[in-house]
Amino acid sequence: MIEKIFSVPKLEYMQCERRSNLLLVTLDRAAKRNALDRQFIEELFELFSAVEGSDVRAVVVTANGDHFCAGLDLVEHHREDRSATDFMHICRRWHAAFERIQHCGVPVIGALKGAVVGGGLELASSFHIRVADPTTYFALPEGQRGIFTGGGATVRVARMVGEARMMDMMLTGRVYTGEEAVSVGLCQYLVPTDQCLAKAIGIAEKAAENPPLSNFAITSGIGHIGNMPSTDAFFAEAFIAGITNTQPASKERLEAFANKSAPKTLLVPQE
Ligand code: 1HE
Repeated sequence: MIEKIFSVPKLEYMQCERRSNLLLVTLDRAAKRNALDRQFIEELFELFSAVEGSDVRAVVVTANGDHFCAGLDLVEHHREDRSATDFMHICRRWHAAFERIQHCGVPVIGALKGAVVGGGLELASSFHIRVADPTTYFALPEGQRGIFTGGGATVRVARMVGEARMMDMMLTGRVYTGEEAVSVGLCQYLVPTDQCLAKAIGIAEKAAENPPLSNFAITSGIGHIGNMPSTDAFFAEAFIAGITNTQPASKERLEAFANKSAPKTLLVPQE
């Protein structure tokens, strides 16, 4: 399956590196602050389509340059003088690409820095865990640019921070950084600048130790179940648990627990 990852057509805007069962993806359009143009979105779609069903067990996404992602390529958007229909179809591609990321079946961990703004936050919100450093700042400058989110923020960011907070971000350009960003749910970890990537890799390595089916259930199931009315959600949860909690890997681990041979350190306090 490793070939599947590398059969992705050559990517211009991302570098990919296999590190054992992890895939390290580096956004590589630093000269444009990793702004997302049409091609970038197509490359994200291709790459994460290839991850699903491969032997990659977790993905870490980081970026070259000082900024994780400055969002929609505003210059391309302006230059193309797009019609409403054009942009609607562009948004559909963004949605498709970020759905591929969210539902690629394995944990995707972001190592963030600098600007994570507009569409950059939409991209980061499709990851399962976000690690920030003191340079990282989150914002939705759409209101000030006279535009609106189009890459899924109304769903993912609203879920992360709540509707009122998202509206405040969009109406006023409010920026979140540091511990405040952690406390409102924009990121889960805040680490010193030089430790962000290492922390994200550490999280990915840890998560990759879980049985793949459990990680698939966690990374896709929770999001899907969140879209359902509670009666359907309970049904789906029972169904997923029925399959996941009786898989061979689960039986082995539970047998180890029953035999008292399982490691005691499964539940680790946050460093
Ligand atoms: C860009 C973009 C971009 C930089 N599209 N080219 N996003 C924003 O509103 C954020 C726009 N960007 C910025 O505010 C700043 O670039 C940063 C604060 C992120 C970084 O500042 P700085 O001083 O390091 O860089 P810079 O000088 O502003 O930009 C360097 C180059 O990157 C420059 O190109 P150059 O050819 O003149 O060198 C910029 O034009 C280019 N660049 N950001 C295109 N975003 C699906 S809807 C989603 C809606 C949104 O995403 S709204 C948020 C848009």
